Amino acid sequence: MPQIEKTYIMIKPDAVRDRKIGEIITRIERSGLTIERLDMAVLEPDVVREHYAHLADKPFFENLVAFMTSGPVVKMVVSGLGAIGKMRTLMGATNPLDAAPGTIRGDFAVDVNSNVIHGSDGPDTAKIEIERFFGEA
Ligand code: DAT
Ligand code: MG
Repeated sequence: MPQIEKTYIMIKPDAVRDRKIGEIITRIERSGLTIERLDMAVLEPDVVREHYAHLADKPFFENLVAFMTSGPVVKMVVSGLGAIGKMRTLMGATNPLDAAPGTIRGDFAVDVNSNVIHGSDGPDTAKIEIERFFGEA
């Protein structure tokens, strides 16, 4: 049975630069999910390294850190029934080349190096990421 969940969402620097914040938030709200918390920040490299620690051995890791610190991001806590999976569906595949039309990445991203949006991939990472980027609830 679907549960009320919270997920950590981040609009990445490319989408902020391209003035897509409004269109992305519109899609999230239109889907019935609720924006519970919202803030903008330029991330420190260390918090990005921690956030993407599962990719630390990849050749693109330092490019990813540079991209994610290249300008402000929009940090959000999004809640609702099945919010974690629902956001992953709205976002589309990691690589925009594989992301279906109608998804956020399918419509707004062209390249895996700058793919517009982050969303937690499960309940455990959601809790850790909300604490990482917003501190204790
Ligand atoms: P997701 O963001 O869909 O959860 P992930 O956690 O595997 O995917 O990767 C995190 C980010 O790292 C991803 O949004 C973009 C970047 N990334 C992943 N695979 C990549 C690749 N092959 N080349 C360049 N960047 C990549
Ligand atoms: Mg991920």
